[in-house]
Amino acid sequence: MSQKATFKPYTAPAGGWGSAKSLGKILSREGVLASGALTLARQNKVDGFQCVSCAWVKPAKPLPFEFCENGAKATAWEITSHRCTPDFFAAHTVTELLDWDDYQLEQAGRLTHPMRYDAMSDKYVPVSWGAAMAEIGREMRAIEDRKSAVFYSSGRCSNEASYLYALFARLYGNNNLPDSSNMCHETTSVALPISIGIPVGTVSLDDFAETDCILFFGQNPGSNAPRMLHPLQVAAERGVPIITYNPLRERGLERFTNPQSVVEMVAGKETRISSSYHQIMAGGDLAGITGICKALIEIDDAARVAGETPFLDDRFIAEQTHGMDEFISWLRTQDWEELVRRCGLSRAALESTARIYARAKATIAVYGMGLTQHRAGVETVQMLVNLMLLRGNIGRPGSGICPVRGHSNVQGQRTVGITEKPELVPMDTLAEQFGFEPPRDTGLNTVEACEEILAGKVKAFIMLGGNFVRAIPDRSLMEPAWRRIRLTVNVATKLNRSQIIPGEVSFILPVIGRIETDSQATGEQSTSMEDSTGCIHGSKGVRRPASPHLISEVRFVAEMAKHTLDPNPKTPWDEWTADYSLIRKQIGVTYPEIFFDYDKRMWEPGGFKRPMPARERVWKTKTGKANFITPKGLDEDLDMPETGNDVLRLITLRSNDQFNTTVYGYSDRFRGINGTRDVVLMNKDDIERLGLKVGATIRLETSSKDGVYRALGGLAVVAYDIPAGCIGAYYPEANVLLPIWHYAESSKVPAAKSIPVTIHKESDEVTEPGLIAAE
Ligand SMILES: Nc1nc2c(c(=O)[nH]1)N[C@H]1C(S)=C(S)[C@@H](COP(=O)(O)OP(=O)(O)OC[C@H]3O[C@@H](n4cnc5c(=O)[nH]c(N)nc54)[C@H](O)[C@@H]3O)O[C@H]1N2
Ligand SMILES: Nc1nc2c(c(=O)[nH]1)N[C@H]1C(S)=C(S)[C@@H](COP(=O)(O)OP(=O)(O)OC[C@H]3O[C@@H](n4cnc5c(=O)[nH]c(N)nc54)[C@H](O)[C@@H]3O)O[C@H]1N2
Ligand SMILES: [Mo]
Repeated sequence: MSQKATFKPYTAPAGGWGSAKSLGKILSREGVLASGALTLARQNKVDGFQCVSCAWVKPAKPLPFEFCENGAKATAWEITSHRCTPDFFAAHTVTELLDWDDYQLEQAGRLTHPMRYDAMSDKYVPVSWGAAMAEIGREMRAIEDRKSAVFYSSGRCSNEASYLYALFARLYGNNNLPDSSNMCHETTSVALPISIGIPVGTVSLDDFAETDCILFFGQNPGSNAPRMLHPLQVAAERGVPIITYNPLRERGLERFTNPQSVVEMVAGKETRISSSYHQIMAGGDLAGITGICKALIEIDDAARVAGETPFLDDRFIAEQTHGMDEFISWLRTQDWEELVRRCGLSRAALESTARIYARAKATIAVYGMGLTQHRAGVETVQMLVNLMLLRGNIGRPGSGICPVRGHSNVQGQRTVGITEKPELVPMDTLAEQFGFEPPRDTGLNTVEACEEILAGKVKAFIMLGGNFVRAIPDRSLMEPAWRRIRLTVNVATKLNRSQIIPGEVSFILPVIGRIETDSQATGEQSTSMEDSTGCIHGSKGVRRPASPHLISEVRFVAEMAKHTLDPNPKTPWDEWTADYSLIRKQIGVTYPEIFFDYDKRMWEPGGFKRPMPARERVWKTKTGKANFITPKGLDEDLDMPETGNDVLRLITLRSNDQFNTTVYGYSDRFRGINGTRDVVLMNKDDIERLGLKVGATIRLETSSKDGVYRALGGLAVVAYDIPAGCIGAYYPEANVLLPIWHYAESSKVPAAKSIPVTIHKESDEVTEPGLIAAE
């Protein structure tokens, strides 16, 4: 898609009129201007549906319009009037569609009919649901090694569908249940249980009202969790320091105007969000947070010498934690020069954060992909917990650790059993509940599934949502390998790249979305999901489904199970499909401590909260205490050469106009980049040093020694406020540069925020003059 590419640094706050304008545009483009506005009024309400965009908290007392610009875009995207019908597929071969970009593919509209790939004509052709499910069942039963089928899910589908899907995989015979969180917050799910005994954050919405300091690492609320700007605004107005660490100056973290407040909009009132902003090097957080811890210890030492009140919470540390002595000795041996070099910030900057933190009574630490998608992601998250533990900031009102989750139900899916790790699931309970012997060996996560696909060992790949092929690393290797899979099943709402790389037998199976009504034999059904703070909410669709041929995700799983598995009186798939409350009953049997009285409690305003032992200072860790974790070292990235400044760190970015691989448009408003996604954001000094020109095109090549050539060309240079040595380009286009082995150790989350790359000039001609920003 080519529009005029422009770069004009954005001067307005996040939210505000820009946000209101953008919303009007998107509703009219999707052809739902009037009805869309009505639908939005039911978003995140007790009697309505849970937003399909991010996982941020849905408050008990919602605003009159509890949605944001990007939540509204996600809604408009789902309720669009555009349709991708059998006529569309008849008009285009799959090979032809390979040239379409992500935006064009999804703009075709909602999928309306089940389709099967026909290799002869190279087209998808209509198939009946009955024939599709029967063939899938036959293919699944024909697979000899039950470990060679994979069941992926993207974190959008409900607890009810997810629970059945995980149960189906285990009845089938494996734990191959990778999901989108394997590319996302799996780092959190590995790091936090070791540190504090739970896999999720400890913070509630109420804590934001009580905190007096917020540390913000590598998360971009302005685009990715905009409703979060409301509690941040309230905190900032109370004078709470918000200290941000991010290589880019993200507008949502700088200034905000509440688009829902008439007074603020008319008066042009804006709130500064961050009180200080530190442009840390990509991957520099392990060193940076270590520096803050070290500075805190030094301030504490000085206070003790002077006979003043110490800054460490001695009592908490002595009674509640383990590993402090080792951690402190390690901190004392760390060299300031080295820490400063690795994070790219001054010692004074780290000390100033430590001083503010030392005086705050209650602190919240927020983080996102800027910490989790790095080689040392797990150690970095644990270092942030160390910092919190030093002053007893877990399990106290107004404090805690706050990972901001991605997909709207990614956390809930994990809670109800979608995981490759058998130790996280009560297998004995499942065995008794459903009368079978569940597989006890570890299944494949996302990276391992990719490795097995590359090795030609995967025979069937089922996708319950998502766009796997586009979201994963190493596209140039994965796409050809993907075609060799015997069976690929895309359960989806829109056309995407994964569907047009067919396996030998391939289906596109369209389902109803969460905003739509779900009618089954006993009447309209509701579903439920868990937000970022561990609250579980009911959700009820409000729109007529996009096509009469759609089925629900629950029904899809049930049909696949009936056609694949031997009958079992303990798994009444049809009864479950007819009445989802029966599924919730089963969830309550498997996880009684979380899901008792599920059917009733999910309608409580604000949802019901799952138990969070760490919040009560009950530590479900091996030591029975909260653990200080001393890292092996500070090498944040094994794949990054220590010397040679030709290798730059590539951060793959989300624009303000996309939801993961779904590209809504070409306006990254807050970053001022419009009309194109084919850009690379670079520091001025790097542009000069490498002899490049703004607006001219370059090619990125991955720096690696594995003999694979990975390159992305045709990117225009933008001079951007980003630390020297770091560059930015958009995800998913840049995924071709990300090697499959470049992942966070122990969580295997692809290290998408620091890919070692070199830059190569393709032309000296300035083809995109609009990218030269006026000084
Ligand atoms: N509208 C919209 N909403 C979304 C999504 C979307 O695509 N669009 N995606 C959803 C999903 S699945 C997820 S996981 C979340 C993602 O939401 P975020 O966690 O915000 O993810 P990103 O935008 O990828 O990156 C976050 C920030 O990390 C910064 N960063 C990069 N490298 C580093 C680093 O080394 N250190 C530090 N401190 N910061 C760094 C980047 O500049 C960026 O501001 O949002 C969810 N919500
Ligand atoms: N380089 C790089 N790579 C990344 C990231 C990064 O920051 N950088 N981020 C990673 C992260 S955090 C994530 S979560 C993954 C995302 O990976 P995925 O979750 O796999 O990808 P999405 O783009 O969210 O999936 C979009 C598709 O989901 C389908 N869909 C939408 N709604 C529904 C529904 O209700 N039901 C069903 N069945 N299908 C639906 C639509 O067909 C749509 O095309 O990507 C990861 N990849
Ligand atoms: Mo994510």
